[in-house]
Amino acid sequence: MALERTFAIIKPDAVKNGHIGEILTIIEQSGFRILGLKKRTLGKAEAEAFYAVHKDRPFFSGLVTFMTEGPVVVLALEREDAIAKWREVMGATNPANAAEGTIRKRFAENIERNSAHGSDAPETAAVEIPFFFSGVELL
Ligand code: FUP
Repeated sequence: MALERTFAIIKPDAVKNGHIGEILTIIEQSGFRILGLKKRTLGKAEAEAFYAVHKDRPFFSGLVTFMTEGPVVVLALEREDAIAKWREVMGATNPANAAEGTIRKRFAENIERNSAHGSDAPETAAVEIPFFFSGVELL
């Protein structure tokens, strides 16, 4: 299977609760290469643009408020089957449904404050990675 890239976010709840280090360790121990990594606070327009696909959903404004409440860590990750593997390591969107040992089961508070993001398809990763990283940053 070919190497694949995915985009990940350590969300404001996990950063605030001091879980950056643990989550980066999980990422590395799960066989991902960290190609790009930045800690930053998203602006409202950035969060709205990033989650534009959800703009008509009832949770959109709460999601944008949450994602801008404090710093996040954005990551470009690489490994074989990276997109599916990262979603497996994160666990289900709602931590109540997430498998034991997954990031969301371990760290997430609820479906909105759910600790991590991961691209859901190659087409999504192809948009999300360049949203935060330029080509030269991932060499
Ligand atoms: P995921 O791909 O697992 O991040 O899940 P979705 O793309 O379905 O949702 C994106 C984000 O919207 C979730 F991470 C959290 C938020 N969300 C809610 O706040 N409430 C919901 O009912 C569904 C999603």
